[in-house]
Amino acid sequence: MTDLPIIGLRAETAVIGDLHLDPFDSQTCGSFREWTQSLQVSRLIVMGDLFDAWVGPAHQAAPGSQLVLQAFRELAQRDVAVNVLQGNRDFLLGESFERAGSCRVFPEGLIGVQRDGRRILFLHGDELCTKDLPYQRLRRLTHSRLVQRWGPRLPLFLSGRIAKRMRRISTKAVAMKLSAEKEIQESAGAERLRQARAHVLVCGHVHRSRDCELGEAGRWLILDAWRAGPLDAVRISAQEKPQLVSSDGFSGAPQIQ
Ligand SMILES: [Mn+2]
Repeated sequence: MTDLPIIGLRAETAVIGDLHLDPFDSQTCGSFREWTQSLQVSRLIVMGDLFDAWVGPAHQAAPGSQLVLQAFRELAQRDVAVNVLQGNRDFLLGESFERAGSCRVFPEGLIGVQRDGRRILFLHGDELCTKDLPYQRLRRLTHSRLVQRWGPRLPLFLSGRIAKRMRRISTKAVAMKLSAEKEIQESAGAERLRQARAHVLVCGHVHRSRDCELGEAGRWLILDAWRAGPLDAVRISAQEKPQLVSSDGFSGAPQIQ
């Protein structure tokens, strides 16, 4: 396990995930852009699966993606840092997206350090389904240096096939009640917290919010998918513990606590 990148969380941060935007759907992507325009924070972290599928240039040129990139550039102009984790659907998001969106992409998650030194671990969540061995084998492939480097440069028919396979697996996972075997594993979460020397683990991926303790290891926050549940965001500020909130609460005037 390589060390994860570390970023400083000094002021207010908004965390969302699992937007599953269709790169060709200008309406939904435009509505996301409107949401970002009223965002009053200094950092936005997207927990992965920003897009429902992503195979590189063909998706980046699509009209919806262009709106998302524009939204991220506008945030950068307002000094809002944008950090995007790869999900299991958009695992080929990379350098070209970073350049076009003035943002940073994190393939394996990241560690945020609060002003008081406390560490928060951000993982998409699919890496914690450790008992689903066929999936983890596929994930090792999609996150391999070879696929990460050459995937976006592959002809569309090839990368499209990989994306389709990933989509099929995760659609099944969300649609069916997973067997305990295939679910996100608490023990894996606790282990990753210990490795990262963090006290809070934030995940997306499962689309059902959760705020619980991971035994002695710390606290575990899982977000609802964006706009698909009441707790589809996490607010992190310097003074308070991270909290599950509604993404609607970030717009306009600062919230009265
Ligand atoms: Mn996912």
